Amino acid sequence: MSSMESLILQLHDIGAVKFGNFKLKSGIYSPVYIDLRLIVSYPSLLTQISQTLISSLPPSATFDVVCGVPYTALPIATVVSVSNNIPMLMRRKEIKDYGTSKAIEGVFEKDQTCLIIEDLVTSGASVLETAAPLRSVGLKVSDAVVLIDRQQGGRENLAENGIKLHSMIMLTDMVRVLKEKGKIEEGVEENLLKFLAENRMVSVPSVEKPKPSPKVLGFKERSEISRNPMGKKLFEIMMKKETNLCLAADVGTAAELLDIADKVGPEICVLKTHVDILPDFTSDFGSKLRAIADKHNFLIFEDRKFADIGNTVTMQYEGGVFKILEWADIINCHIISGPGIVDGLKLKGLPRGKGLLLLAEMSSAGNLATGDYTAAAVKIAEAHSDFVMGFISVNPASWKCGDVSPSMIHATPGVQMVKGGDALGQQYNTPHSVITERGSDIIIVGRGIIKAEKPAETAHEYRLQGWKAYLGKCSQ
Ligand code: 5BU
Repeated sequence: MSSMESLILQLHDIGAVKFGNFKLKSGIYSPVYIDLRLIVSYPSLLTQISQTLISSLPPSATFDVVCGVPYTALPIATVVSVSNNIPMLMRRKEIKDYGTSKAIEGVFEKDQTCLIIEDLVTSGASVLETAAPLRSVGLKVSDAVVLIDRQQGGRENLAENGIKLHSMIMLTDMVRVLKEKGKIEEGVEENLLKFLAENRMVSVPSVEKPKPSPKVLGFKERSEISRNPMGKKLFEIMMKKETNLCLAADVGTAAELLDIADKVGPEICVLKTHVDILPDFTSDFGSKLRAIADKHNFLIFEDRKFADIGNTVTMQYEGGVFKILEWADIINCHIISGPGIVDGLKLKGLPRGKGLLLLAEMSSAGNLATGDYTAAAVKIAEAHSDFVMGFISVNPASWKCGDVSPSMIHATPGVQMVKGGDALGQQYNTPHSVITERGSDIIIVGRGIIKAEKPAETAHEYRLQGWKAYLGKCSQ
């Protein structure tokens, strides 16, 4: 019997792998449940797992330190560290607000390489949550090793984020071995294969590849042909700060918004607001946000999504309680009402050097901004390129409406470190996919940053990913 088969049988014997109908954290039902927390009670099995993990790695996976994903993989990483004399780091899940408040504990040097150790990978989200703080303190993370791979998209999601996953046991192999050894009943294997086919958390092959382009123009060249002053300014900020990250600051109050704007300011080129969600909005909100924007050199984008006739939007832009025209550098609008909406907004915005993004596509499932609608947005933008600086896009690389002027900037919402969605139709793609495969310029990230334990550190990680993807695209 191979060491892998022996491990699989032992895991089954101790009850770490169960078959039935189990409700998972995500709400879906799974025919298999794996609980590796038990292994701490079986020291010789824990040692065997740790040794096999390291010996299963290819020689190309070199590293200076190891770090386990909290909590279940921590004992595995500890045994790997002790038995192979490799220093270990620990990532804190909860960061203390006293003492050193460090996210990574242990001694390391910048540019050292860290191998991530995980017990079980499903979508890869937990590995990415550990990779982000490791990368933000200057460590390199290029490989992760996992005891069991549930084969539900983790490998693809991690690869998109520059991490190669080495899986010791694939779930399908585990079930095959258990079937061969008579440990599971008829039908369990078929059931599992059906479940895996229906519950992949990634669909990488469906992502359209960008059209091959002879040369991707950089932001510098594009800034030179931009006709809209705010578009030009945005290209310049992106180059100067080396960031194509826009924060969607959808927090609960104006006070929180100003606070996060100051903390995340150094990482972003644009801060996006929904000013009508702020219960404590006061007339000095705009000037306060402007001061922070000037301090950190980012632009303010009010995601107002104007949609009315030209005459009405001039009033909505300039007047009311919010007086958006006074403080927002960039606004956006639907084109459902026809080009008159752009004329209306331009009347107010152009004399003040502002810019407009047209909603050419949306990120939510089932939205109607597709095909001819997207093509119509491109036409309107061309006719108003003095004021229209670009688009809200989702997959501009797939547009079939001819060449879009490179002076136009594409900004894409629906971005998180892991492909997926929320319960209300939002759909997420990774920074790499959005910039490289889908041909966008700016990643718009909301909950991926504002709900993170440390928003500024997480924003830094999104910025690195977004910028790396941009540089990669330019060097193709
Ligand atoms: P999220 O938390 O990263 O899902 O936030 C996305 C933000 O982008 C949020 O403010 C939305 O209103 C905004 N958004 C979007 O998600 N999809 C769209 O098509 C457009 C805007 Br347009």
